[in-house]
Amino acid sequence: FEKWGLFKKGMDAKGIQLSFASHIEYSLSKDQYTATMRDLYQSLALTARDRIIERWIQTQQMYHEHDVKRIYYLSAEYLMGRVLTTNLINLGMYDETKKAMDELHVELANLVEMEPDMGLGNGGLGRLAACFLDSMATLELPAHGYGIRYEFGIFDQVIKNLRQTEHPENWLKYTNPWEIARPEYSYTVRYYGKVEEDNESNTSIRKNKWIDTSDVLGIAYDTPIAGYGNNTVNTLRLWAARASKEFNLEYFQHGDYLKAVEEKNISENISKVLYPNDEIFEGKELRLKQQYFFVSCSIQDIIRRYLIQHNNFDQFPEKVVIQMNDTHPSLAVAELMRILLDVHSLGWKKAWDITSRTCAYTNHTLLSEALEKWPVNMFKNLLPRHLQIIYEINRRFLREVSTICIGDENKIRRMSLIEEGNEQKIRMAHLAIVGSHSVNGVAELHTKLLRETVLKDFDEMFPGKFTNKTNGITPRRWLLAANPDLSRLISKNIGTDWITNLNRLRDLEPLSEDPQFRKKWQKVKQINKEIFTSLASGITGLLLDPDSIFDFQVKRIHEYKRQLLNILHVIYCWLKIKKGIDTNIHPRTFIFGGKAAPGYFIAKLIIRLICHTAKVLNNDKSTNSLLQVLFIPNYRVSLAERIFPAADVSEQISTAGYEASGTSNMKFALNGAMTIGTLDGANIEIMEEVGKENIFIFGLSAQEVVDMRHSYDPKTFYHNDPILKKTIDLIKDNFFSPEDHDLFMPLIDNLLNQDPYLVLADFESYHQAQNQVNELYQNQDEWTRKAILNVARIGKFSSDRTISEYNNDIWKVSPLKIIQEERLPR
Ligand code: DL6
Repeated sequence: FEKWGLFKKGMDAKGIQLSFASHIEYSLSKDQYTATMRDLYQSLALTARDRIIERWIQTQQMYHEHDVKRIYYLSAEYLMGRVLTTNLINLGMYDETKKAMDELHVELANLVEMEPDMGLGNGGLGRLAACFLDSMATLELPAHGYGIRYEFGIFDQVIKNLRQTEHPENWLKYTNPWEIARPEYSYTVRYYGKVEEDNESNTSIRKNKWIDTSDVLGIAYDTPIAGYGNNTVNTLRLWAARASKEFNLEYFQHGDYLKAVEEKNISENISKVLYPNDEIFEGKELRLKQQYFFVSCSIQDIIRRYLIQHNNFDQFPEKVVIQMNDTHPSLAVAELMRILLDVHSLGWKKAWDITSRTCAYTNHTLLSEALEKWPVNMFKNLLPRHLQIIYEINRRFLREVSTICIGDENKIRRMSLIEEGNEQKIRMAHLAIVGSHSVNGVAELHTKLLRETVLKDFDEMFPGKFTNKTNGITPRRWLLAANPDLSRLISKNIGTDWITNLNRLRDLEPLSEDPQFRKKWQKVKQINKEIFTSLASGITGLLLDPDSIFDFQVKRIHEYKRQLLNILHVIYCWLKIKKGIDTNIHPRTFIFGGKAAPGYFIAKLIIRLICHTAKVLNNDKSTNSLLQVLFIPNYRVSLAERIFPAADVSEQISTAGYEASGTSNMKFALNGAMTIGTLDGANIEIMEEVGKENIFIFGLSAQEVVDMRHSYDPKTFYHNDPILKKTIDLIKDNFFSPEDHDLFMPLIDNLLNQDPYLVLADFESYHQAQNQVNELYQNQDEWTRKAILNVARIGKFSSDRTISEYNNDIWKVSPLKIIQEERLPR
């Protein structure tokens, strides 16, 4: 302990080599003959981890000593991807590590490839949480992420016979070098049972006893989150479920061994798998168990930490802020109330004041099918005490509502936490709103629509509670790490301040006029396209033309995101080329990527349509030098890191009013792709930043979408454009699926009879915008000038800005600089 508090591990190549060799020998028990590439990766990860740990301990000690206010970010999803490269970069040891490995004749890039993606999320929401962790640490904010340590994160997508198949991804198959198990922080989580009234209690709601429960243990696994260019290391604490009893001894003693371990398996299933549904609520009991599991462990842990330095709850909201990432953790409101009432014997009023001043809620979607509403009966069975508490919250809340809008029964029904009907349900968003002091949307339009439509009643009742916090992305991962050549070019010309102050990219603006700079910019893009070409051919066998326009739509497959509009348009262009109508076409490669929820039939059918179309078009020798289509399988964070740098065009074409924000739109623009997009989500703010003339906007606005619905007949569009009609007829007449008759009929029926996402209404306008893309690309100087301006003006979309806004408006936490300090152990 002599030098406790000082960072002892060398950050130079020599020190790195020493640790690396030592881990191969002492941590993995391998030598130069037996060490595999995976062992080398593990040793390097442990080498980096040692250096992180020194700073981690220091950070946590200083947080304790300063009794700081802490941000607790509760999220059911964290889509972290790989972390080796970003950890090396954030610690400032990437270059020395590269040198160290080069000297040992080890290719660093190959080690990076050994790391499995930490895919504990579905899409935008989980990736946002990961970007936020990076920004909180970089901004030196005392923050803790809490979530679930799923054994199986998002499934691996394999395209087989032109369709999606799902395969479990066991990311923990080999030990995870980044995490540290903390069995000493384990909590009991209770389910089922019954509630016994405590008659001695005289609070307005009795302090009740929840008894005869089935219990599960939550064990903490900690992953360090290192900030960029500082010594801050925050914690992502993920909970794994363990049985509270290894065996049911009764069964065991009667010789039924399997039955004896059955209960153990049931308990441990809780953290087994991430539900792969993106924005579709599936009311499964196991999912509710998962939500309560991580919420309960987290709240118990937060209270334990608070009580180390406080002996009452008076200061709780001054020391703790709980940010709920969507409604998945909204049980936090009821759980915090339960513990304050039943365990710490606070009165209702005091407990409610503490809870609502501590909690804050972020909404991520307007889609009604995503809203979480749990059947009251399921709650009554699984969480009987929480149901009582929610009823009491509702009783008091509705009393307040009825004093404001006397006699407006409809309003009371609309605002209630309980939805009436055949089956009573608990509206989790209402619980989150009522139990929070802040509610936010994730882009200007999204927040406006929330306030004007689905949450209008609440906005009227709680003026000032609803604010906007436009999403952002971390520039460390999405430019510095993902696109090293572009980063170097930028830094060489304007310095490196942009890494932590993305608005500094504005300094690139004058360079957009410099032909020399534009040439260098084009060269970087070309190299990135070539890298992607070789990756894609390795994965799919298809050889792409890196001189063609690389046009990407990568995101979860969802009807509202309108991959269907894109593929219909591809076929439309192909027909035009074949008919000799369009002659001035620059070669283009349309690349799709994204997973469909396994039970989402239409989304999976859209993938099939893309793959079937690709097969026909790519084999058409008369057109395939001009047009190719690729569905790149298994879109995930590590693949995304190769895609954004290689993109010329970014497709952001959701029906206006449906995409809450989008974040891939920001990543593409940050890497110099031009956006073709609707007036939806953050596209609008991107347009405001980069300028209307530097983005291709098309289609109906959110208001026009609403207005059009009343009288919409998709068939008019079908009949009015003969090539569009031909496009749809080809699909209908099995041209792309000769061996599988009527395969795509569900898509066509839906399109011609309902077209709920107004694909046909926006088609013409989309085509016009695509023509402009085609034309502009042929003027490479002008294209590059605009691409540079996109990068120069994208600074607003750094997650550092988003997090600063959360902190200034909601969290109000003071940053703390972590310094090296020799100290004695406590
Ligand atoms: O806020 C992050 C991300 C947005 O960028 C997307 O536009 C939005 O669709 C997504 N929402 C969800 C909702 N999940 N649930 N519930 O993933 O959030």
